Amino acid sequence: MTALEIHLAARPTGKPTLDNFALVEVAVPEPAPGQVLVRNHVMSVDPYMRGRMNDVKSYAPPFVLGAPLTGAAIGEVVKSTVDSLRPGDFVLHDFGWRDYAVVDARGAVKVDPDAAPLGAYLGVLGMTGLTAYVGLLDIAEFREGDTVFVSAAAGAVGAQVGQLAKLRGAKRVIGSAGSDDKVRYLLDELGFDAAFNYKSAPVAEQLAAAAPEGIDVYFDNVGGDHLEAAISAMNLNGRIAVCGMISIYNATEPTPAPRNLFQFIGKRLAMRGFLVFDHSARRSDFVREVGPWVRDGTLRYTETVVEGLRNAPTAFLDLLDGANTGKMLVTLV
Ligand code: NAP
Ligand code: FER
Repeated sequence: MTALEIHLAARPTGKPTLDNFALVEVAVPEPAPGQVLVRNHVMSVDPYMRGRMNDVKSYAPPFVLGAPLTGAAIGEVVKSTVDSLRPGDFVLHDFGWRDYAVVDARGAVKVDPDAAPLGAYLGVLGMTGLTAYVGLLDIAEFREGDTVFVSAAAGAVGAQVGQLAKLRGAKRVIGSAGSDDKVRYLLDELGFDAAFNYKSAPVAEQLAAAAPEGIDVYFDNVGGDHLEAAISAMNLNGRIAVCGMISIYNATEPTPAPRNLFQFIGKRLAMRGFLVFDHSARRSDFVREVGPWVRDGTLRYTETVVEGLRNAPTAFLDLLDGANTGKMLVTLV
């Protein structure tokens, strides 16, 4: 029996292309003692994967040239060498980008396919959901009555940040996104108080108009102009959670700093970066609070689903280009 994998064929310079990936046919692997064989059903493509395509040291080692990429996926156990996981169980693990994965039982987390759709464990109740929760509540120290600005607001993390802020009693929630359709989605479907298309006019102008009384929290997914505009719009004691800087992930030269950092002094601002992987202790609080809102539809979520492993590279490139609304997923079965 053979299976397909997506390998890193070449490291990109600047914007990645399909030539950076290769579709490779392999024999279905056998699980060693302590491992299970998983048939993947759905996998995640995430912006952080762009960083791992580079040969640079980071919190995680770079993807290996000529080897399959990795990333979160959910699949069905089809062969097991351990008692704790049996064929028919569904597990979350980090060996996406392939039809069949051999996974150490210790690296596989059982999920209940009847409690939520599989994709939810990768998005709204998974990594991106926890990122929104921790970033807003713990890193930005959101408080009731705050005005919150979030960028990439129609994406997986951003859409959840905005809604969580509203549900937790924000005074005003403002989002930016890259199309008029996404802006309408934020206003009409997700209940944002204001939203703008960052491609239609300078961010600083549009943010100032959307936040006449300033902002208290900026949840940064984008960096660049967005960050500079947010600093200028910040109120006294404002907080910035640095979650991502997608506007510079394809940069080949050092990018300019915000030119208004001086404002940190007089406004007593704080800015803090974080990695969701350091915050698994908050997962149970997150699921307890957000799970019921997801289940009863109070917190809405959208997924952009691409079918077929062979289309995973396109899904990833499209994610970087903003083709997704909500969480970008690839289904394999
Ligand atoms: P996402 O927002 O669902 O998708 C990425 C979005 O970024 C695209 O849909 C696109 O939307 C936007 N974008 C692309 N290029 C842009 C640019 N030059 N300027 C402004 N927006 C741009 O992805 P996600 O998974 O939810 O991740 C969102 C951010 O969180 C990313 O920066 C990611 O790296 C970060 N993140 C961090 C952690 C952590 O632990 N710190 C964990 C997860 C995610 P538009 O159409 O609006 O341009
Ligand atoms: C991300 C962007 C960057 C992310 C992690 C990083 C988990 C880490 C960067 C680094 O270690 O240099 O979206 O998500």
